[in-house]
Amino acid sequence: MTTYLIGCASGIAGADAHSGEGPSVVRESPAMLTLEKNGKVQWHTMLSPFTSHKRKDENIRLLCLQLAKHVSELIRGKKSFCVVGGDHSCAIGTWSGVYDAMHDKGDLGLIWIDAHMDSHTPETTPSGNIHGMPLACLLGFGYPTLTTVLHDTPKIKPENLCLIGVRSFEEGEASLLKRLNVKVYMMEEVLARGFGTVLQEAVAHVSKNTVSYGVTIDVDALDPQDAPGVDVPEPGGIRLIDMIAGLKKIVNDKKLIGTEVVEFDPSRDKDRVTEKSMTDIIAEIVMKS
Ligand SMILES: [Mn+2]
Repeated sequence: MTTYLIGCASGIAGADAHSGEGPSVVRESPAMLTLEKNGKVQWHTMLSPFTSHKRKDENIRLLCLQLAKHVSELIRGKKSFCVVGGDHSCAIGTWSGVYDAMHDKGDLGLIWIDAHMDSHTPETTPSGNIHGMPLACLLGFGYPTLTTVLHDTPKIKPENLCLIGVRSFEEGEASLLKRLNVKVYMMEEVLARGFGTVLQEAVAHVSKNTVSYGVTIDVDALDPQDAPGVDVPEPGGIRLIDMIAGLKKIVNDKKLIGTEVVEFDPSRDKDRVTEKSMTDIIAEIVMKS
């Protein structure tokens, strides 16, 4: 089975736009070229950022609209997809696209693997960077330009969402998730119980009341030893070997509709360690039967 890859080569919502170069570095990586040659992956498209608007959220909306349409089209064609970012604002497009294709069948679940909560609104963000806001947008909070991509409605219900690996956050975003009663597995709990165990529990949680679920992976969830090439590294993260072992157990789940891997910044990589982590993760995702 072939997995269709969509590159979202934009870093304009990040602290550093260099994450926009991640997808093309991944695409040219020897491990990816092998997967492509073996027919395990096929690049569906590589999207570039828009710059025509003065407002950043308007430009990000245009890109997310495009991405959402591609994702929806692949799902309607019964194809499996993996979005390769770019900064994490692409998640607004990816999961809005899944919503578009699936909402008449039922609700969507989402597992958000990340060192951060990405749940700021324009009112709570200290940095103003939109890559810190995509999860709030999917829940229906934030810039109206970004909460209404393809459909003017929240894309994910709080009870169908899980975060895994959080170890750095601000009060404003934490209180939003708390108020919504979202399940958050802090990194402390992941270390104590093991990533695989927590992931299995998260799958059960997001599958309970949904027709399907997705997984979005910010590589900054990994420990900086395995992923130094990110804009906002946070020590004490998930080790690559544990991430791969955990994913191995869920990639053949029929309810897993698609995946996303984001925030690789090649300009900060050391000895291509992060590039290898990205391609190892993607290889595991696409190695399904
Ligand atoms: Mn993120």
